[in-house]
Amino acid sequence: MIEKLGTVFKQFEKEISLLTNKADILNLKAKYIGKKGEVSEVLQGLKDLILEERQKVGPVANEIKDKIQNIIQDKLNKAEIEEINDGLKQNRVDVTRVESAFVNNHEHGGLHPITLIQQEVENIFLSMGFEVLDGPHIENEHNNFIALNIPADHPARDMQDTFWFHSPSGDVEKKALLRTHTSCVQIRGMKERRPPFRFIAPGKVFRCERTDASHEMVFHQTEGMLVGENISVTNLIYFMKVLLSEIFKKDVEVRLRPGFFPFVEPGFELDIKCLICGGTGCSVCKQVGWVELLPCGMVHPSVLQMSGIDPAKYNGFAFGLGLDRLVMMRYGIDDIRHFHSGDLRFVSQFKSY
Ligand code: FA5
Repeated sequence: MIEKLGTVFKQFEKEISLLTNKADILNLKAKYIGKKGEVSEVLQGLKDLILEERQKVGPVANEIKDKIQNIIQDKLNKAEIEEINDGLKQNRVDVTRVESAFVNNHEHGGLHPITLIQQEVENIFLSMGFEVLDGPHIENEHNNFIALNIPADHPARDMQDTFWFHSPSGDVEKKALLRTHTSCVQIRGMKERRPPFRFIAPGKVFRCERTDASHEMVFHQTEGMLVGENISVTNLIYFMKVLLSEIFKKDVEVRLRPGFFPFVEPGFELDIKCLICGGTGCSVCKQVGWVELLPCGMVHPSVLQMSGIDPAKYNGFAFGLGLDRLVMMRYGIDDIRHFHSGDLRFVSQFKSY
């Protein structure tokens, strides 16, 4: 039996020396030390031998099994390194040649559709002389509410269910929250500028909302503000029309209706005829055929006053565009929750570099 084991091992050495491929090596492993392998069968047969023979054959069979095991592992490691080297050779990129950087077929990342539309909106307003401002996501109560004519007991706060931070101080400049709208950047912008000025402020906002097809807890707005002398509702409508015709590149039906926001007077809601259902009613427009997209109005004199601007001399307009819904209307997306789903099948449709 010991002789037989020696012959088996020699045969194994011959066969393994010819193999380089991982699958072949694994097949050979099964042939010799797999469950029904030649060496394994000797080991299983030990129980039928008399004690003396078992004591002789057993250690030899185990030693051969270990040797085979080690040789196979060694060979597998080498095959793996070969495989990696082959792959590197095939996908070799000559970084000294610019075009080489674009020839591989790896997946590329892209910008999120909301980022893309935000950039478009920024470019439209930049071309009309607006600045683009940024503001922090963590705001204080003063900028988010009080300076916008929404004191602590005002019912308008109920419309923006707020995530508050715990702050021991009662100081409204220190009481922190996740901003519920981008209107707080109006206050920051007004404090640092003297009229005339015009700016937009895009970004994320946060509300403790129950989500549905058109509501998210984290969504995006673009605030806009223009302050100067003798500004009228006509000016406001002009800028809103330019924005929508640039974004949709076609005539879209809109309607302006009165809307209440404590920081504008008069205030309006600009709705767009639902482009998902064409106005017949769906879950996005809540069966009414219109989607609230762009609330706006003439800046309330008290808001100007609170920010140190003389309302007797200056006036202006402001608007708060909902970016997520704008993207939904533009691309016919029927559920806002796709945006944060992380589903690559969804976002890859909008790839742009
Ligand atoms: C505001 O946030 C006001 N600050 C807008 C404003 C600015 C009015 C300047 C007047 C002057 P509202 O809560 O309606 O308003 O939100 C504005 C837009 O954000 C909505 O028209 C809608 O397009 C979008 N929006 C509101 N809530 C959600 C939500 N939960 N999910 C997705 N989009 C939302």
